[in-house]
Amino acid sequence: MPARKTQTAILPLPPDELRELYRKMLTIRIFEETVFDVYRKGLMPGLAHLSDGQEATPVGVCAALRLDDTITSTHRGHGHIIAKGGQVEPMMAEVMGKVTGYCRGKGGEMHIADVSLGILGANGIVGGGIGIAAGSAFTAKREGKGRVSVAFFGDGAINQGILYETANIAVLWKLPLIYVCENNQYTEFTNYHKLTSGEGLVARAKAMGMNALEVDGNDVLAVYQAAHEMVEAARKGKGPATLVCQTFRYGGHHVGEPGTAYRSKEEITEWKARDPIPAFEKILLNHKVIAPSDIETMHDQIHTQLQEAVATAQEAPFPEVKEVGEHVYA
Ligand SMILES: Cc1ncc(C[n+]2csc(CCOP(=O)(O)OP(=O)(O)O)c2C)c(N)n1
Ligand SMILES: [Mg+2]
Repeated sequence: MPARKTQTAILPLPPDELRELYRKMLTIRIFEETVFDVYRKGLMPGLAHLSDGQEATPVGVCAALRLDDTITSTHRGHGHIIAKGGQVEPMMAEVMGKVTGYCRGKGGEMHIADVSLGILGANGIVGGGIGIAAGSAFTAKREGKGRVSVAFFGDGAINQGILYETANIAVLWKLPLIYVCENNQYTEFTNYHKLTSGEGLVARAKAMGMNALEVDGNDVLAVYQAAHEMVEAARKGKGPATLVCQTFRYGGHHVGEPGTAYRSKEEITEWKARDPIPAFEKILLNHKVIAPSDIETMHDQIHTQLQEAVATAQEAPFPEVKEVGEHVYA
């Protein structure tokens, strides 16, 4: 089935909101590049899972959400957090293990959360966010205020039991839950086709009785339009839906490996030619929503913001050993 693409004759959002989508995509890209730099300079503990190349999916989905809607994320969560309104300064401090981070430097890059923004947490367990999202959808349904819950997950979670266990009850109870699969073609080092039987997640979701669609996950407007339809239906009590976004990560599974041993040069080049940021830039320029000088200014501003975020985090202390047992909930 061909992935749905956007029709660009009429743009689906007002200019200021389109510029905001662009700014967020660019922020994610520059955030990820900065984290890679921070890693190479030895300024952070451990590894990081970057999402450069995948920016259009979280930004398109979150553009359909309200502040009081909730999301759950994955180990590759920086893009989801920025798209839902997360601030890069406490994010960078968390990556660097500093006390000024979102989780006082004790969560690390894989466990960033900000409940006030509806970000219920990145998650190191593949598929782990799905159960939390289902619980949040259940709460939203009981509250009756039209809130929805989004579960972001990768292609590696397609065969996790929790996906089907929650999907079954979500359909039966018409929970306002949107399953968003970011298919970046690889589960660590294994291609999607080697791991997934049958016709894939759209067919499986439909078989369970829910609306499901595949889109070009590098086309931010196509993602937004599909997500918007699903979210609005869920707000009206029509139940869950599944959105599969086809995309690609540029780097390795984590910053410690280059991602080239198990992916061909041709495959990487082909996907880079479909980079979501210049593609959206072209649409905005053609429609005169943005000027080339605006783009340059935005680049400079975001670069400066990120450099300052790193410098400030470097100055901040690590959490004290005596608080190691504090803020632990389970
Ligand atoms: C339950 C569980 N099994 C295995 C792992 C190890 N693991 C970490 S990331 C990952 C691959 C996930 O692939 P995918 O869901 O496609 O996300 P992507 O890394 O492509 O964003 C695996 C197997 C884990 N964290 N949790
Ligand atoms: Mg994957």
